[in-house]
Amino acid sequence: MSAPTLLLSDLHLPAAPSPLRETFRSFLRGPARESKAVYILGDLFEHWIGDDLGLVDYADEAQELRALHNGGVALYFMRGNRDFLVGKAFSAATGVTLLPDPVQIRLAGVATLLSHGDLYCTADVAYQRWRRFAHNRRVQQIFLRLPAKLRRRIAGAARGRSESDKQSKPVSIMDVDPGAIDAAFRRYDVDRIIHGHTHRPDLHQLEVDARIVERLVLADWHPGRCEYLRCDEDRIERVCLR
Ligand SMILES: [Mn+2]
Repeated sequence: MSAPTLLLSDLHLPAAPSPLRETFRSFLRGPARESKAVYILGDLFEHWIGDDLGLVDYADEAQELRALHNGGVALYFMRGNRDFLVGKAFSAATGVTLLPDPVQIRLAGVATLLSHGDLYCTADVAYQRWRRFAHNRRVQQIFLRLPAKLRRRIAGAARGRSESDKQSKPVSIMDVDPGAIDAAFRRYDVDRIIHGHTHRPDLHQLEVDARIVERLVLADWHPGRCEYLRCDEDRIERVCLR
């Protein structure tokens, strides 16, 4: 039996000391060490406004990731909507391979598409407009050259706005759009999609072109529940850390 592949997302680790950060580090020192590969599907960090600042705020996690990589575990990171500015310096410091969103892999014997998930929340038109702007390379280059203090201020203002927007949005548009999910199953010809972002951990079975396929939603972390997905050759299970 070969070592498992582990997946997790939406830890939303704060820059301040936190039990969540301790749990993540013990995950890296514990179960992750026994694995073949670890996929982090975005929003590992609550905010990331440049590798220069992030690698200072999250120096301990970066060090643990590096130790894991040096120990021979393959590490993959897909950017989320909170940490979409994770870049090459983070990758170089930790040994983590950055993945595009989405990406196809074979997992537990099944053709699988991995995504953070925000890409499929297409009913939220205002968010998708912001996403296109924020993912523009030029925009990112300009932002990352700003002084740290200004970057923190802009990020704080953007966060405040997104929180107040969330209050006024109907719950349904904060979830993935069924049409967008169907389209992804067809386009990538996969039998399973694994994503996070929505904070609605679940397993959905659906029919696409007379095929039964699966959409597995990863759990977000909070003090009462920290979990990861363990994928062996023939089975997938959710494992609780706390
Ligand atoms: Mn997210």
